[in-house]
Amino acid sequence: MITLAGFAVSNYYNKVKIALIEKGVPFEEELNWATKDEATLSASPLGKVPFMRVPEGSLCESQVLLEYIEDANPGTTPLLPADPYARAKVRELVTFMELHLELVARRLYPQAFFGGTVEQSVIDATRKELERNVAAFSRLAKFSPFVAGDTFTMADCSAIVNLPLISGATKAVLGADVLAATPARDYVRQMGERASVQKVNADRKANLELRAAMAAKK
Ligand SMILES: N[C@@H](CCC(=O)N[C@@H](CS)C(=O)NCC(=O)O)C(=O)O
Repeated sequence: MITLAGFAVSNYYNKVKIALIEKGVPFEEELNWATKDEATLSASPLGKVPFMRVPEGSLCESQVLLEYIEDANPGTTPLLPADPYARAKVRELVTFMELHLELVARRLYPQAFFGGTVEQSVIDATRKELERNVAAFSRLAKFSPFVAGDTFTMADCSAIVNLPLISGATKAVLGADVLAATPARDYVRQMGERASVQKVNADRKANLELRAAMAAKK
């Protein structure tokens, strides 16, 4: 049995959870707030979530988890096409969204979501970089109706959790959604009809409430 560790507000945790649900692979969840205790660091050396406990040991980095889940569960719904080039195109899109969109937009999260402030020079540089990177993303993304084409893939597991965050953060800090000119909004709404996404969204809400209740007790 797979144990998925992390918390349900985390985009990368939810990326893996969507993949497990879509594939029908059984798993249990272990709540971990990205703590830096020895037990966490021994599974995820930076103390980041998600990480997974599998029969052979532990694994971290969400894309590695998705690849393991895919390799270890032949016969389940594939989240990669069969053709090597088509597989590479799906992975290209995942890398692109996470490295050039989400990681860049992440610089805005302290101000967008956590009541902090981000230096104006960082905001300006992030805006410029995101504008260029979104234009590039638009050349790769298909949204027809799935982000990599006509089939649900790993790229959707990433897009479903990352695109709304990028929109939300840029709307809050830059005053405009950098993805406004792309089909991202309609796509995310459409993906929200999937049972996997509804489950993850309900669990995210419950986890947010739990966090608020814990903060109120402090
Ligand atoms: N590249 C990592 C990113 C994971 C990540 O950034 N996780 C965040 C939560 S969304 C985290 O653990 N943050 C706490 C920290 O960095 O200490 C992955 O794909 O798993």
